Amino acid sequence: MYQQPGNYYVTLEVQDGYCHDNFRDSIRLYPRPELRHDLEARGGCAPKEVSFRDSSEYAGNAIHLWDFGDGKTSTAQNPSHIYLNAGDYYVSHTLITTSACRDTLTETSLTPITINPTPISGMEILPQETTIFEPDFDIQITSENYISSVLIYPDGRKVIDHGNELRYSAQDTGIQRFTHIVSNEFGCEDTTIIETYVQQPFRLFVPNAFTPNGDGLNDVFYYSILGSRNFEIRILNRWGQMVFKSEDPSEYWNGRMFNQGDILQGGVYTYIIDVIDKETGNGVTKRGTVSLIR
Ligand SMILES: [Ca+2]
Repeated sequence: MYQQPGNYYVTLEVQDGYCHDNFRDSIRLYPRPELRHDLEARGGCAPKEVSFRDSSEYAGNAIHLWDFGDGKTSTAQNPSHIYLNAGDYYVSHTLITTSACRDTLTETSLTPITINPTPISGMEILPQETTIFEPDFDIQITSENYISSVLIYPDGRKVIDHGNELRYSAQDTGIQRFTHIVSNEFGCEDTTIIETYVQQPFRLFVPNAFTPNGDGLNDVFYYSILGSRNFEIRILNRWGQMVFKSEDPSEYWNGRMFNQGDILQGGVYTYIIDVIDKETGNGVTKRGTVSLIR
């Protein structure tokens, strides 16, 4: 009897009086297959992906059969399975060795994989797009099967366990991101993110006079411009000579030659403002006159 796996040599000696011969051959003894795997209970929130790893010991070829307990199976050695629905699932692993020591071994988990239900988060926000002049958004919550909720507004403010109808007034232009998170008694969460948009329409306000006398009132040629880029202003005197030029929309003409030296003489000056409307991408030129009053 061979007790240990390994290679053993056998010799057969044949003798019949005239002939004598030796046959020498070897036999190989394989270890018995041993089924090993990790079937420990694991769980989570549906849908949940669970990985299984085979660490069985056997020689030669084998077939694996995993039954995930939810009607789905796999013949991969180390499968991953996504449990879509809540429930308790008992997993079984079968190892069928097809060469060397042929054997079929199977084991079913004693404790189940518990998949908990996940709430469904949902909301609708209208309008999808608006302007900063009408910055209100109406939020309708459509979430289901949750016990607590958080709504995070675009400005970072959080509202916990809110009602189903809310309103938000955007303070700023650009993308507005709303995040709604719901959770249930199992700690399972679902999140909805919706982005809306607040436009800054092109707006240009230009006064027709200013008084650069240092009294603190209208001392600069102050214009207000919104929703634009690539700003440039040029100011010409009545002879067509340039007296001010800037590409900075927050730099204002103070009535001096290129904002230096003495205040220029009173009178009517021509301004030309060139910008690109941020929303449409179109170039806009605004030409007009401003009175410098000393
Ligand atoms: Ca003034």
